[in-house]
Amino acid sequence: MTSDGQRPFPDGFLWGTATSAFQVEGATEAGGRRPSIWDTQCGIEGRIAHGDTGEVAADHYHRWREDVALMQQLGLQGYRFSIAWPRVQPTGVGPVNQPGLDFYSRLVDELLAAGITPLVTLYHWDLPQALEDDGGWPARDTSYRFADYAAIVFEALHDRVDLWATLNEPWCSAMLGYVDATHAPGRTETAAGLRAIHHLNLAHGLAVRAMRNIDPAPRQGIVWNPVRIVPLGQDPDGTIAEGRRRALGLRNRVWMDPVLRGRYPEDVLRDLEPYGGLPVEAGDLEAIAQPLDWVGINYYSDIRFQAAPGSRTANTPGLVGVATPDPGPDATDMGWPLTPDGLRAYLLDLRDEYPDLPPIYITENGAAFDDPIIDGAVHDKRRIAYLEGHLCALRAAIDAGVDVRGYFLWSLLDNFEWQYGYAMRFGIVHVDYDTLIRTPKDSANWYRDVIRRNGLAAG
Ligand code: IFM
Repeated sequence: MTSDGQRPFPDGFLWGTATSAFQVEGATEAGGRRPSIWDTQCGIEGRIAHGDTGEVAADHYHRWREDVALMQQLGLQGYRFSIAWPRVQPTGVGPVNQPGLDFYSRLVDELLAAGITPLVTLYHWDLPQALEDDGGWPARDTSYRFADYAAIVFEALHDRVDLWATLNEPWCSAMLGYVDATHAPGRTETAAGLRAIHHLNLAHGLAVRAMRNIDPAPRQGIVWNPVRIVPLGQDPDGTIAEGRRRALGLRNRVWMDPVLRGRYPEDVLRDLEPYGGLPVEAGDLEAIAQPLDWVGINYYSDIRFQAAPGSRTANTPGLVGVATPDPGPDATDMGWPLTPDGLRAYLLDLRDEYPDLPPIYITENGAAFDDPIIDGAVHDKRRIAYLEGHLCALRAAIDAGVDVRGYFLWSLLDNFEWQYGYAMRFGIVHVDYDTLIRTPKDSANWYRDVIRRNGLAAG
């Protein structure tokens, strides 16, 4: 506690924002870039709300200098962005496409000149379409292609970038992409989704190994989106408890256990066996379990489970008899309930489950609320309340001893929210999609003050 009653975050805590390539860059045909699975998805009628595409997005590919200047004005200390694989290696194999790599090299230089620490995510869902045509993540070869791509990017940027994440939210890539088809490539093949799980884990391990062979100094990590599931109501026959075990197995443990413990959980392997199982080969688990320097946790809200006889959950094989209740009006535009203290509770659970966990960064947290521009301002009170609640919870987790080193707010800019297109606005900076003019919302100014005082205001 300082003399004015404030409770600062730890010294050196890194305050930033996050984006991803396909969501903000646009310019999908510039500089030799070739299509990714998301370009293809956008071209299929009915897959994206309002027929939106990534062709322009927030036009960050052309406005990156302006965006870095904006970040500097907001006092941001860190910026998490992703590299578009199809810019760097347009078909996912073969030699580097230099203009694509140069774009990111210039961005890194500009960030460093502005005093902003870059955190590079190598894969935020934009698989080159050519690799999907060869089988995508269900094909083992994709893991090796990813390691080659990671080495190319790392070779170019490791002298200036210290924080690296291999994958963003691999659960989404596997289960939403190959099982329930809400994400690209839009397949509904459960067995393929399970193969994708293992190949994403393998890709991560092979990439970390390849990068460390080039230079062991930069800090290697991965970004997961685990959930905390809160059971609601009576559970006389244990359906909710069993559903929760199954869901946590597929959402959290099948990703974390192989990376952090070098093995898949036995109960999860048993759950998945009837659907085709995981294609683990000799030596894979050793490759996956590379020691990490940090892990990234994306947290938006808890999930609630209540009994719902007869219901099936599309993206989780075997998850039957439970459903998530309607959150009512107390939710973000995504329909996600407001559960800020869940962040504290989840981080404590995580620490208990994996006591040897490396330091954590919160790599995403934020809320979609659509507030209008009025006289050049956006009064996004609900976003500020959301962020304040979550930062309070984060502070409590740190007080309880959880080692969290930084926080990246999702997102810097309003952007392309996947199947929802531009309908969901997560930015602390408003983007006018006709003029591409950026307008910092009230939350941006609020966040600038949080960063300046290294914490929330007293009271
Ligand atoms: O926009 C996404 C991001 O790409 C991955 N994490 C969740 C965000 C909000 O849905």
